[in-house]
Amino acid sequence: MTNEQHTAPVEEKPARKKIILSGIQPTGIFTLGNYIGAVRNWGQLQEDYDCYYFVADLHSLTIRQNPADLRKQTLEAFALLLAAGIDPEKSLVFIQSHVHNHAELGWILMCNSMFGELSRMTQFKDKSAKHADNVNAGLFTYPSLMAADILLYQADLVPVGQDQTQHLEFTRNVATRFNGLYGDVFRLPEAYLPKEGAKIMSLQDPARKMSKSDPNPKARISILDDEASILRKFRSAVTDSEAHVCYREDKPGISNLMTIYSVVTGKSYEAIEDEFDGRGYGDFKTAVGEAVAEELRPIRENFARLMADKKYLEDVYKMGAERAQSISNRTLTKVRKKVGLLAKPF
Ligand code: ATP
Ligand code: LTN
Repeated sequence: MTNEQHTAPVEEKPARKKIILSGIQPTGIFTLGNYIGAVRNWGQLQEDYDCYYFVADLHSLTIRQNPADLRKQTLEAFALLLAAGIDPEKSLVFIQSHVHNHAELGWILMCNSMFGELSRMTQFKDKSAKHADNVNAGLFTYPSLMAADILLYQADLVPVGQDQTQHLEFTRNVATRFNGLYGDVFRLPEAYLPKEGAKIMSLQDPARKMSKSDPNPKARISILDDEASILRKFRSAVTDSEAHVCYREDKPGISNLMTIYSVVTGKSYEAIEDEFDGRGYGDFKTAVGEAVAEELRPIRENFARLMADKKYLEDVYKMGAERAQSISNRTLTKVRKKVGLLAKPF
């Protein structure tokens, strides 16, 4: 054998692209918090990862919904994902309930989720306090269905805002327990948090997160708000009375606006502090409003165009559901076999 043959490069298998997966509930038009904390990043990840994104309509049934509104909001949420930059040619986009594997694996994982660990979920505690007249079993087992969403696709990374990290930890625990009992079936996913803006706060109460279901529209920027309302809402955002633009823990209102401004302009906190040194909050709030309006304008325009073409939306979600069903069948078939369900006769 010659030396040359020894050192000839071994043909390398191309590295597997990591799988990214995330979902959003169709509980209303997305807020600037959803956008900065989640959806904006989803679009940016498409180039480097295999991305799966879906509208979590089953999850939204944990809160009482008006059926006609839910149907409308589900289609809108789907259109919003596309409008905000998710390209169905690059990513798999679908609607959760169109892929029945989610509900099926959800049930199996519920049977592997412990009452105690579900009871510790802060989202369950918050939502059951907020909807005390409807503390249903789905609200309680919500994280098991979320674990199914993630584990079905063997996701590596799950880009979410900070409020979802506990559910990710839960998912890893259930997956580890299941793998321990039945052998390695699930890949353990990790949360993927944005460097900045993982928690955008309410404009009216900077101690609370901005939420699409906040009854006060002044507390949130909807990503479809027009420029005039965006400017108005930022002008009336609750801040302190110091009139000095700087990022500090004891100035949650101004710090929140700085995070928003920093994310949409790409400027650092120091650069923003310099830019507004000696100028009042009025100027700063207007600048934040203008920058946000500029960022959101194309989304509003894309959304209007997409909603005018229902046939296109239907084609895209149909194609998405078919592919998602076929990909997730692989994991579900394995799971069914592992837990001892008799193979399906069809
Ligand atoms: P709801 O008000 O109906 O509970 P929500 O606004 O909290 O809804 P979700 O559908 O629960 O929105 O969340 C979608 C994604 O947006 C999740 O990844 C979540 O972490 C993220 N997210 C939600 N609110 C914020 C926020 N204020 N800041 C950053 N990220 C957020
Ligand atoms: N629980 C999430 C929505 C959601 C999700 C998921 C996110 C449902 N299934 C799977 C990531 C992965 C929320 O309320 N934001």
